[in-house]
Formats: sequence, structure tokens, C-alpha cells
Amino acid sequence: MSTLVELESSTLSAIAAASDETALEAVRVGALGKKGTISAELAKLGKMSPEERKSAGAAINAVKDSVTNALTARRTLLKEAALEARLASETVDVTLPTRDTGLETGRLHPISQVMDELTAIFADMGFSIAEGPDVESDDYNFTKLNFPAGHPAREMHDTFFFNPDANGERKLLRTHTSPVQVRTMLAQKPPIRVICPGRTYRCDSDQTHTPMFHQVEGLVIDKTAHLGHLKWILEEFCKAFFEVPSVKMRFRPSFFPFTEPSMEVDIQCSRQGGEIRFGEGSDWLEILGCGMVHSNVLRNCGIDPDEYQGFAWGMGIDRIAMLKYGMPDLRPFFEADVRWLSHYGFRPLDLPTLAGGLTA
Ligand code: 2NL
Repeated sequence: MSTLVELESSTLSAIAAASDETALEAVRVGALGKKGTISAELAKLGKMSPEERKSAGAAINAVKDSVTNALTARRTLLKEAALEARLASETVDVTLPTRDTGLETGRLHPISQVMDELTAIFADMGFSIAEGPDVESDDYNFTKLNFPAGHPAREMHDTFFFNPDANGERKLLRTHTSPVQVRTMLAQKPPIRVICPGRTYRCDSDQTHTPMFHQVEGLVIDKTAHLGHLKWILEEFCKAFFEVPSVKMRFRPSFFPFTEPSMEVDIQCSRQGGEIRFGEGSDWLEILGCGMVHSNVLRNCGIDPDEYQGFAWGMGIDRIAMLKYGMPDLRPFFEADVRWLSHYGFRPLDLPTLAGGLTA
């Protein structure tokens, strides 16, 4: 009998000492499981005489009941304690303000914005967008574009040349995006309507020039493509881009090796107090160069100039971005100053579309 009393007291103290539900379950199995200590006492009943069994059975069952009750009480206590601990560790102050995500704080660079605007406008007119490598061959950047070997125009471009490779070929950083149009003409049959936006490089650095800048060029090749089409495209582009109902443009004769005739284009504007407005005023501002593609260029690119003709134009993206968004200085464009970017940058999901407006 004394062993039963000891068994009860040791089991009850084990229950009281169990610090979590797993430990408590181990105590329960040790006492009431198949091979448990109390189960072993119950198993002894079978071998007893009826009288013995009566008294011993009542005593063992009383221990079993007290242990079962203690288990239940301790389990409830541990469950509550576990819940309290979890609630304490997972508190959330729902009154705190939310943190800004990248969508609130991130900004698109004005160049990216203007590229998106340009491509939306020209895509709407039926142009494809083409891209090409920044590192080009002399052939695609100059020779195919009718710059004769040793021609001073090659020097005028202030080209960044690489050291010659094992074959003696001297690669360069493209000085304009025209090699992308050369690649397009070599790869596709006319009719061609393509624009080529991208980075360009010239060894030039001052208030208005950076060694890396951005250009967009356009090219149309068809049997009867002519300067009337070019003028319409450029006017529609300027109206859409500068978001004005009408523009006046002036075409002046000029020279490029790759076009004949060649023209520079001015857009009419007014300048008051440092602010420029388009579609009004008595000033002119040069914004692009253009012309009919030279027959030598067509021939160099596998297009028969007796069957096809075309026009092309090129303009500086950085410059038209400065004009449209009133950014007076080019240099901070490439200084990666987050204060400049949060002032002049654009919200990343306000994508320019012709239907929804270029600038939200
Ligand atoms: C300017 C002038 C121009 C072109 C670029 C071009 C390209 C090919 C053939 C013929 Cl593949 N022309 N491009 C034509 C005229 C002018 O750019 O002042 N850009 C900033």
C-alpha cells in the first residue's frame, strides 16, 4: 500500500513539474500508458482474490482518478500559459503608420520616362522599336553610313575607340544610334518603319555635353516614302510629346554624310523668365536633324536605291527631356543624386499612354 501512496505522490509531483505540454504528455504516458506505472498496478488485479481485488481496485482507481484530474488541470494551465506567451510575443500595434514601399519612394529617371513617352507616340504611328549593342564596329558606325575612310567627320564625332583586337579590328562606342538602323536594314526587307532609342558616346564633356548621352533615331524605307511624310511625322510627334495643339517647325538645309538632302529642324517657341513654351512665340529652338537616306547608305545595307527610298531623323533625348520638364542643367542627370531624382523623377506605375495621357 505504501508503494501506491509513493506512486501517487511521485506522479503528482512530476505533473506539477512538467513545464510544457510535451513534458506533461510524457508523464501521462509514463503513468497511464500501456506500459505505465499505474497501468501496471491495475494489471496486478487479475491475479488477486476477489476480496483483495475489491479493496486494492478501489485504491488504485482512486490514484488513477487523482492523477487524471491533476493531468487535466495542469494541461489547462499550461495551455493558457502558452497562449499568453504567444500573445505577448506577437503583439502588433495596428495604430502605427504603414511603411512606404518602393512604389511610393522609388522614382523613374526622367530619361526612362521620356523614352517611354517617345516609344508610346511612335508605336501608335506604327513604328517598331529596335535596339543594338553599345560597342560597335567601325563599319556599322561609320563606313556603311557613307563616312569615307579618313573623312574628317569621323574625327568630328570625338569617338571612343577600343584597342585593336587580335584581328586588328578596332571596336568603338557607338557615336549615334544609326548602326541599329544599319542592322535593321541588313536584317529586314522593306517596308521598314523603326525607331532606335539608346545610349550614345562621344569624348566631350562640358556644361551641355556628357560623354554618355541618349538619342532616338527614326527610319522609314518604302517605295514612295518622301519628305512630306517626314514633316508630318515630326509635327505629330512634337505635338504629342510637348502636349500642345499645334506646332510650327522650320526646316533649314544642313549636312550629314548619311542623308541627302539633309536638314536641321527648329521648333517655334517663346521664352519668358527662363520658361519655354512651344506652339507660340517668336523664337526658334533646334531640336533635330533629318533627311532622305543617302543612296550609298541604302546600297551599303543591301537595299536597291532604284527601287526603294527613305528618310531618317535623329534627336537628343536628354535635350528634349530638359526642355519638356524644365530641367536647366544636364550634369545632374548622371550624378545619381537621390534628392534630384525624387524631385524630377516619375512614379513608377504612372506609365505614359496616348489614351491615358503621357504625363499623369
Ligand atoms: C542629329 C542628326 C540624324 C540620321 C540621324 C540616319 C540613319 C541612317 C541613315 C540615314 Cl541608318 N540617317 N540617321 C539622319 C539625319 C540626322 O541625326 O542631329 N542627331 C542628334
